Amino acid sequence: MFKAVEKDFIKTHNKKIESDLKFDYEYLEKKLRKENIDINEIKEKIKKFQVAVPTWGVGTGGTRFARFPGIGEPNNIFEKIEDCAVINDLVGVTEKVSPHFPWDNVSDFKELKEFAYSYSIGFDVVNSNTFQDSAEGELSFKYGSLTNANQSIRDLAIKVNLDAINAGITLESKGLTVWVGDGGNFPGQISFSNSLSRYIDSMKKIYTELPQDWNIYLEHKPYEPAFYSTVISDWGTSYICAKELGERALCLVDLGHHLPNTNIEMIVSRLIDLNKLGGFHFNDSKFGDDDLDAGSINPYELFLIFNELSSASKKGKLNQISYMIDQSHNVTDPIESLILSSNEIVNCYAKSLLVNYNVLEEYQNKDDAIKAMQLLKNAFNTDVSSITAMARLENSNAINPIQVYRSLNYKQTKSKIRVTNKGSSSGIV
Ligand code: PSV
Ligand code: MN
Repeated sequence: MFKAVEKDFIKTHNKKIESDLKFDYEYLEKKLRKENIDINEIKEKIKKFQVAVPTWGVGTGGTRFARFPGIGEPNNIFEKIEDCAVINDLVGVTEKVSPHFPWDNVSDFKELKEFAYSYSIGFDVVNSNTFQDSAEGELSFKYGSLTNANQSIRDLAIKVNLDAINAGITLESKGLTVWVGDGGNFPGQISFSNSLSRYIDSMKKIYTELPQDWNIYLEHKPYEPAFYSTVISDWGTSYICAKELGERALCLVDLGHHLPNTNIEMIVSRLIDLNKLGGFHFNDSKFGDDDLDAGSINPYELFLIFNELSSASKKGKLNQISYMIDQSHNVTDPIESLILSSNEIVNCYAKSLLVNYNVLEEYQNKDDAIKAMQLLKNAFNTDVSSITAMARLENSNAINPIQVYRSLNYKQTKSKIRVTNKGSSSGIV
């Protein structure tokens, strides 16, 4: 087994701040005990939490206008895995990566799996890309993929998905996420009705080929790249399609794929009750599908989502959820962004575990809006960083991952080996 970051290097850094952490942890332990909360129980749950990192997230992203490459950035899936391993060695909650095909295509997937395993990295849900064309071939997804009016183009899009499943089987993944950019830019361009029925028809062909122990995740999005209408525009459409496909078809909620002010936590609750919540793509946004770092703009929303998840889990209503990050890092070192994002996600999960749901229900039944709101606010305002840091320390990860990462000079070292693509071509990833 290789170590992207030497354990001793992490240990030496941890040693310097371990006693400060213990002080903070014990203080919080006493505080929470007064509220009958067992801090160790929360810490044990945190130690088991996992969120997958997107392979495309470790490369520098771009906008429609330009892309500004960072130094020492990865050029292929193997170098991406190395970066993901650095993140996981420091934070410990990102043991798996979520690959995108054909972006991450290689000639030998067994070799890729072994390479990743040598860094203790596994593969989470695989993603299929039918929102751009491959270099070869005449057929184009310009006017749609799984919903295209042309049967041969639909067949090609189905094949891209089946290829992704086959790659995923070798990589020991257990699921496929399907997002299509299909839609129309102008009224009249596509038939809402025909394109949706073609989507269901194509998805049925993919669903039939899904291994028995796999799930398929349907991701909706209201606009972009199509700006007038998209085929799978909202959670309602996604739910209808998932229901039509069968038990192993579930809905995936990307936090940026909602119109402004949408109550995402309520959507999460609805999907749980309908037994169709499958997974998340975590990110944050100010305006649209901004793909900013999770918790960087609206951490309270992220907390309220975990509040729904933890409440449902207490009631035994929550199935296995695939937690994934889906972000584009245009101005930061993607490794640093992913370290912080994973921590924001874990922090919000920890905060939600502070909520006493029996008490909340009492307030709800007594129509006491102030007390109910205060209960949630108190949990959100509690500094749980000592719990998540202690979980990292006990799992042999870094108490302060950003500090350890910076002292590694990782990207500077990589820049001497990796070739930086100087081009400024655009492309949102
Ligand atoms: C589309 O905006 C999306 O959220 C889908 O999950 C894609 O797979 C991913 O972004 C690609 O960057
Ligand atoms: Mn997404």
